[in-house]
Amino acid sequence: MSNHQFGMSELARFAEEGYLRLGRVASDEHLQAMRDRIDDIMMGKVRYEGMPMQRDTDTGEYGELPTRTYEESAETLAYRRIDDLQLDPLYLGYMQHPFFREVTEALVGPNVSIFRAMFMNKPAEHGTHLPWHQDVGIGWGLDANPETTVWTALDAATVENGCMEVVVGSHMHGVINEMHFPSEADQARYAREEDCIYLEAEAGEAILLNNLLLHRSARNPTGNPRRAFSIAYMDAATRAVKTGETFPVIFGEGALTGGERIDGALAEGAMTNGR
Ligand SMILES: O=C(O)CCC(=O)C(=O)O
Repeated sequence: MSNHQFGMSELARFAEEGYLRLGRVASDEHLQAMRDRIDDIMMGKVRYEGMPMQRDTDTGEYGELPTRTYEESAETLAYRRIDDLQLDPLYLGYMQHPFFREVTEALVGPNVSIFRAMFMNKPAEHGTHLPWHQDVGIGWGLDANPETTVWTALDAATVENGCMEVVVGSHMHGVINEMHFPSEADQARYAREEDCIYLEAEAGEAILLNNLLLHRSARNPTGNPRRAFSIAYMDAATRAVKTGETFPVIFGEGALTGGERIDGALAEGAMTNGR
């Protein structure tokens, strides 16, 4: 049995603040395996046909980011973002962890797909500034807005290395800009300094985010990477407006198979830290 709990008080707190610390879900061994695997993917030692990869910028300017494309061979740890990690059995196993089943069942329902399963990196002495944004809106091209993201720190995330900053309670405002980034005026209105907190996280810590929560992150001037894994779960009935297609199913009918079950036991401390 799992030592995690996700019940009424957690739901109430998440509804109020728009984020919730879930604690450690991956064991030390699993976490290390995920770090090694993503480095292997970046270094071209493990490849998945068509996996979209985006290089980081040198300048840190969001506007200078290159498009996400499948790269044949680019042996570098200087990637900012890698999508479709459900293609990797280790990451799929993490996404299908029984605890996330419990959380998504409570928030989404029995049949759950993903809009995205992405690696988000601030490479050592690099990283790109990510401006305030919500992860919803017409720009996402979906017939319903997803609201449930699980963001996991693969390395400790700190103010120094570009951890996320969030505006507590900002999900209550609904969609601020249908095209992702709020205007300067809306930032002044909705991202008031007194409501912003830094979401520092221990390595392995998972944090639940409402997709409507305003968040941003800075660069990483330190000598070590700040790696993270972000999963946007949604109702499996959600379709892409343009194509009518549904998305990879993680839980419920037609769920992907082949995920590596890590182990029965879960890491100590999940859902017990109440910070
Ligand atoms: O990891 C970060 O700095 C930002 C992640 C993010 O924007 C997301 O998971 O939606």
